[in-house]
Amino acid sequence: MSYTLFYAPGTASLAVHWMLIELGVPFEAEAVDIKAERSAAYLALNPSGRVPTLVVDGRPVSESAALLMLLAERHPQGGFAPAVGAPERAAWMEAMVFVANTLSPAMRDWFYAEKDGDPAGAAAVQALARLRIEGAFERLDGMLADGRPYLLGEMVTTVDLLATMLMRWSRNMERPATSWSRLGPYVTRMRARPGFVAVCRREGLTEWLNA
Ligand SMILES: N[C@@H](CCC(=O)N[C@@H](CS)C(=O)NCC(=O)O)C(=O)O
Repeated sequence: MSYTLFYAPGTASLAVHWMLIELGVPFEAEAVDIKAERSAAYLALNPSGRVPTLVVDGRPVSESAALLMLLAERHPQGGFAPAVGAPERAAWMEAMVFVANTLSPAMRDWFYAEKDGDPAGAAAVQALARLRIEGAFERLDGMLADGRPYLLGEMVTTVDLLATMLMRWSRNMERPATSWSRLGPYVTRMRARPGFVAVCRREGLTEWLNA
């Protein structure tokens, strides 16, 4: 199995980078400057020009949520997803799709309202994005209401890696994820993972670490 991750520090590639580290599988990492024009070679791998792209055994695959699910399937010993047919599998699918379908696009709208759409309408796009982000944090906080340590229970899954990456992006927002009563301690638990510390070190990220 071979993996080459095209990433930019702190972006949507972080969860994939983190999972590769947690799995302990060999991989190459190539930084992409997302502020610069993308090379023709990169656009051939990912025509959207976005990160992440993971080249899996020579084939490029994009979309962070899909990549996490793919890695969970290819490395079941990592335990990042309930097995096919396990009763917990439905909740895992539901949560992955919820985070990828609701929180992630709202984050894109928040950060890229001016670039992706008409700059004149950016404030309205951001206002709706903020409602959606905070609504998603409310729902994720509610998932922890029974005292479970991680979003799906006792086991850390791809949902936790994806959600934590997205929560990190809220650190400078008016209501960061850490201001929710259960998400705050949850984030502290996720940030304590050696894999999180390692990915931050490799990407040169110094903000949003446990003290
Ligand atoms: N849904 C995609 C979103 C990818 C995405 O928007 N990546 C951003 C970084 S967080 C990017 O590449 N931005 C550069 C650009 O849009 O030009 C995923 O989760 O992989």
